[in-house]
Amino acid sequence: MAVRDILTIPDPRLKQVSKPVDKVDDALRDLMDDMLESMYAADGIGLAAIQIGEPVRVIVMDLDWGKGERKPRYFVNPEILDASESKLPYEEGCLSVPSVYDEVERPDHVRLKYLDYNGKEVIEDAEGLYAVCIQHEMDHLEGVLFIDHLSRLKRDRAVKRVKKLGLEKVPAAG
Ligand code: K1U
Ligand code: ZN
Repeated sequence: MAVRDILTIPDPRLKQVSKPVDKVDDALRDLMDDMLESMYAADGIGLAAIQIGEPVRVIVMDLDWGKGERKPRYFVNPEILDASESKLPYEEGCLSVPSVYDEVERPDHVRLKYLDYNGKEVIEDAEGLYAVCIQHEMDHLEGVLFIDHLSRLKRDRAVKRVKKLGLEKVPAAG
């Protein structure tokens, strides 16, 4: 298992549409293990494979790990079968858009279909933070970031802020 670097905006790879997975095999499970370790190391609750540069339709999540116990979830080729009319506003963050948080409204209840860590098909309902997080991560599979749901002004401000943070991290020459 390895902790991998997480891509940040404006890396163009984050705008890619990820490809479906053919088979859940050991190589894919190795990728999911790396994703989970990278997510934990970055203090996140979710991660899409493209965030570590792998353009495949895979997501990992653990909504509870901050409370002590690890309860990882794995989603391969996830699909939304149904979404509620009712919306939940939630202050979102993203490891690929560090230090930016803003409110996004999404359906508060979705029915999901996906393959799990062992390639078994699962159909289940998600609500609350689970629904918010899976929709945020599934946006990554389409090359969409949460800031794409904000006004142009807020999005431009977010990009500037992250670029500035990146520049501050580079040591001064000489
Ligand atoms: O980069 C990501 O896609 C992960 C992202 C998931 C997410 C968070 C909040 C709303 C929607 C999706 C994060 O984990 S950012 C870190 C964060 O906001 C957070 C971390 C621990 C607990 C709660 C939030
Ligand atoms: Zn994200």
